[in-house]
Amino acid sequence: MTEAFLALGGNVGNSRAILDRAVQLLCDGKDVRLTARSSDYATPPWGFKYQPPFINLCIAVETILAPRDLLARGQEVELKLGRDRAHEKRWGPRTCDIDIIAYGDLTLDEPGLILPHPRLFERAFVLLPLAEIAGDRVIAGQKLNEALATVDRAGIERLPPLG
Ligand code: A4P
Ligand code: MG
Repeated sequence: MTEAFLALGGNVGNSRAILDRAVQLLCDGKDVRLTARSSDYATPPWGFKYQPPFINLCIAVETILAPRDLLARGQEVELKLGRDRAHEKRWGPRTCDIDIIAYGDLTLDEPGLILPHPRLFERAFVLLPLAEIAGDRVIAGQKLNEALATVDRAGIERLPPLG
């Protein structure tokens, strides 16, 4: 079993419901077991500004899947929830995006899979939910709570649980 962290985000459709479903589909309790889940956050769009705000959250899992298989599982779930990569622009609107942030302490830089996620430390929309569930964890030599102090969290709102 390896501990992995995943970041989920979306801004098309009922994002809170879609991401909740994504967590259920990802974590079957067998190959992938959910061990922690952050709150949902409403976050201003990063990268490409002219689009609706996103909902973001992070999860911690224990998994027997190899990194590529975990990536494939995430992409299957994205597809099932209506993601349409062919018609997307980079950093543009999407129903459900699933990134692997870290897979144990593995460092990997291959076509199609880079670990830890290369833009982690630029993104308050990932660091904030991730620090909520694993603030003392060190990724790529940086403690998440300390990394969080270096990014701009303006406009990010932690949402209460859905009724
Ligand atoms: N890939 C490589 N490494 C990884 C990894 N560790 N995890 C490859 C997941 N995928 C990885 O993915 C492009 C390719 O990255 C995949 O085929 C996979 O093989 P993508 O999801 O189409 O990514 P992208 O949109 O081109 O780029 P990137 O940097 O992953 O951006 P995001 O995060 O997907 O961008 N603003 C807010 N507030 N919240 C958001 O969630 N999301 C985006 C989308 C833009 N702005 C946002 C948000
Ligand atoms: Mg992505």
